[in-house]
Amino acid sequence: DFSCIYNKDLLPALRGEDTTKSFFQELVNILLSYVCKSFRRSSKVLDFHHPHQLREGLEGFSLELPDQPDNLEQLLVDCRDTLKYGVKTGHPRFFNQLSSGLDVIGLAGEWLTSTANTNMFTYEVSPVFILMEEILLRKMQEIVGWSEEEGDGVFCPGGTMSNLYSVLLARYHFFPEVKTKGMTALPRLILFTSAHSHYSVKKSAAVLGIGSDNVVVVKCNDRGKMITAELESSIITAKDQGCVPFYVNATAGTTVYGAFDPLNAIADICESHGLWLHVDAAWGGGLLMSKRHRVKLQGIERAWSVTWNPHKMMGAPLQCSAILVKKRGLLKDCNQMCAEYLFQTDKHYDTSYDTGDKTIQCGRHVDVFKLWLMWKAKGSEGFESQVNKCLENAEHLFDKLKQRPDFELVFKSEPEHSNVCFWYIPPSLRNMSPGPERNRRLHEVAPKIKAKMMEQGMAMIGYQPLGDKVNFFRCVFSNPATQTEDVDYLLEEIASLGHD
Ligand code: ABU
Repeated sequence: DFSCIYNKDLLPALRGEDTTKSFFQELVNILLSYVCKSFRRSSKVLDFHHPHQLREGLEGFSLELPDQPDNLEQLLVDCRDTLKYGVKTGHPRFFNQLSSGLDVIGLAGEWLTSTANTNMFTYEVSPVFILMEEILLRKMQEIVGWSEEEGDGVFCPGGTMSNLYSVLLARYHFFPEVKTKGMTALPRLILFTSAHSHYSVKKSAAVLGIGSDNVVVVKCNDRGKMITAELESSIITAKDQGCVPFYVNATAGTTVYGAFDPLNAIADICESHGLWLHVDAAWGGGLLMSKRHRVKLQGIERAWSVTWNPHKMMGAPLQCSAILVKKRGLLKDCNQMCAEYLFQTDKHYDTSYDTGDKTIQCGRHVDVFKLWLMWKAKGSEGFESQVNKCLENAEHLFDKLKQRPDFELVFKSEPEHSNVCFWYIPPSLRNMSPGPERNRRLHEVAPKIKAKMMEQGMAMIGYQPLGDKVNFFRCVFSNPATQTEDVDYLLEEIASLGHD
């Protein structure tokens, strides 16, 4: 019973050691019970409440902040409630996001990281983690296919930041004066990305002062792959207009369709026009671990930079995202500010390990340890089977959907990644002829089913419109706990909730 015990009784309080241990043991029990529940199919994925309900306080769970301290018993109840009203993203029936699953070793790594509570900017405060980052980045560069003389990189907070780095570095590579003189010293720059690529490319252009209007959106084919002839003609048009093309983003695993752009053909175009090629493999990078699937990223070794998020397909706990850069030294040249209070040059160790100055952050979270520990626990082969299994689930779903008259696939070809996109067709729409009225009604189906599904809480899946396609479901697999029985369950759940 912790009802008479307060924060002031824990370490660093004198004789606070035993109380601290007991408090932590109780907390670990709460976390372990949550971990076990996350894998149990009989438990809910979520216990949904609307924001105003949570805000008002449920069953004594108040989010309001007190002036007087709460006792530790109350804090433990708060911890339980926080997990209770959250979403179990590790549940085998959570299909909502590209990052899902609850890797036990990864979680252990994250706990250790929080306990160490240090900062990635200098070797002096993170000696082990800095070396682990170097080793992991080297491993990932090797898997991408770069030689030993090539390659640099950094772990950063998510794929959007990784993509931002790529635009920043490309611009600095061609126009180093931008670092001191700013955009006024530069001509009108243009970058290219596909219609199905991630919105972070446009966001990067906006953040970096290039302007989102200067991002040319290249058309895709029906499968969501960039049409390379369109890319080439867009580059020529931009040059004819007096603009300066400098960067192309190719996507390996688009967010919605899971499509892979033709990397070699895009690399040829970039080479002939002297443009920086970035490959956004935030989602698709995990397939590099699989001998069976890595062929889909053929040509990635020709990229000048690569985004790869192990927190997606490799199941590392959030966040774990790398920007890999082919040209060594560029990150440092582009970002270094030489703050003397932190990056002293007269330290007694090799200060090239003070990697913080090559990043755009100062303080930086340790994202590497959990991935390092997972790699030790599984080996590269473990990741390979994990990835293969997720893609097998996608193949299973695709086969099931082909056989069912109550569902319709968004694209008929086999999934390349673990994304499977489909509509549920309620009985009232099954005999309707295609056209605007059917589209209008079909557009409303997925949101209604998802709302019911969230209220019931037994599964979770995402939906979106895309281009001329009205709202459809996107199922993605990145959780190795998901089995084919969960895939079958999902379809039955959608059909029963959607039946009008
Ligand atoms: N690019 C962030 C991930 C988006 C998703 O989970 O659908």
